[in-house]
Amino acid sequence: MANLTRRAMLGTSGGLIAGGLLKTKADAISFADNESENTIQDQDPTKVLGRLTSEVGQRAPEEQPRRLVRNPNVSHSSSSRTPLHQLQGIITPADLHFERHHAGIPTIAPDQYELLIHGMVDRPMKFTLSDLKRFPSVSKLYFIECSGNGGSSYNKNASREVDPQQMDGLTSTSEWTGVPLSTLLQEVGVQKGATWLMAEGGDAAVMARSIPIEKAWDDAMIGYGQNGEAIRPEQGYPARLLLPGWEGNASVKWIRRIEVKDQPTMTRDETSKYTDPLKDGTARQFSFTIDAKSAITFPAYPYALTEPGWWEIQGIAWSGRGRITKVDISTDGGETWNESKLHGPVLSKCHTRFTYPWNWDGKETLLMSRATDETGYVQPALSTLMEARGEGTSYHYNSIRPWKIEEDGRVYFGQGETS
Ligand SMILES: Nc1nc2c(c(=O)[nH]1)N[C@H]1C(S)=C(S)[C@@H](COP(=O)(O)O)O[C@H]1N2
Ligand SMILES: [Mo]
Repeated sequence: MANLTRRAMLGTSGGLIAGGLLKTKADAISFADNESENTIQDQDPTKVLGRLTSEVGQRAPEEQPRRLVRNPNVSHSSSSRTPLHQLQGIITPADLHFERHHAGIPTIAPDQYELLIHGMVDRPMKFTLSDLKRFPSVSKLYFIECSGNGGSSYNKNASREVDPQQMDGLTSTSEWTGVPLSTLLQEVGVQKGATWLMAEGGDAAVMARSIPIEKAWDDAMIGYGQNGEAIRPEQGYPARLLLPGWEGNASVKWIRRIEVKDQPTMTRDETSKYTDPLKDGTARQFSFTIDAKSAITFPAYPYALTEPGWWEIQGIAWSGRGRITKVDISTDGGETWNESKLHGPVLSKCHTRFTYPWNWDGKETLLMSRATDETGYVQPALSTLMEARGEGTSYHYNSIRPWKIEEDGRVYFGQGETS
């Protein structure tokens, strides 16, 4: 990489660096760049030229948030979790969006891609990616949450050493761009008596789910864009179904077929899985809607508060039913509750950021957050949820999550401390 003398730098008024000067060897100060091993931290950044422009940006070397991968290299049925505690605002950077794949990430050539819509329709049709992009588009911010998210909170004796990423990292928010599914259904002409759709993916799992057709007339979309660029392969490239506010599983990725029907299909993915056993031996099936939930992402394990005084409690809240209307905070283990500040935009079926200023007195305590959505639904205590569902359920865990602050400032998951 080019070197530049200090004298040359200082002597070059008007900011013009001639090509000849760049070749000077003596007294070298390197440009700040990726490859050089100079100790750029020791240098005054106003006295050395900055790194050059590049075609693709990069994170600061000191800021390298990572997804937490389960079963790396072991199983194609795997997941990775968003580092919720390292993010700001509400948008998840696309490369940190959580992943859940039942059989790995397929490679699909965009020019080979087709979406077939058939069944109880007047005109069965295949749509290529460019066909999809010709329809009037919409861009909306929505969260996706896996219905298995939060499993480690559904346990009275949960581990104390679990962080927000491990606990709740199977949810992320992106701005999704695509075509409303209703537009495509109008195009094919849905026949009278049609009540369900069967949506099928083109991955090795051929994942398939039955969807009530009302969701298509409401807000379902076929997404091909994510945070301003093409949807990532991990998120369903080149196109996926998006069912805002519904359990992530039903948002079929790599979507290749939609069959219009007058009954649910009872696919493997909705019978062997994604049906919630209840304590009386029955089960909830087609439990699509994500209930209101909130999670404090700071302070949380493994953080340690360094001293008593003012700290900003931060977190996110979301509901599959609509907008979050408030998030109450308790800093005394649920004795008293106060409203936090919601940071706009507060969008329907989207993560909402909340903050609450807290003056820690240095004593042991429990922090909790409790979300309410626009339908009046209030996030339940664990005991309430267990009462309703029993202990053997495996999906839709949205109980209040307490964080225990110890006298030395250390923070642990505080489930065991609550009644
Ligand atoms: N075709 C297909 N679609 C799929 C899956 C899959 O394995 N195959 N996983 C589902 C599950 S369980 C979830 S939670 C979401 C995850 O979406 P994401 O990986 O974009 O976060 O995709 C759903 N859609
Ligand atoms: Mo999922």
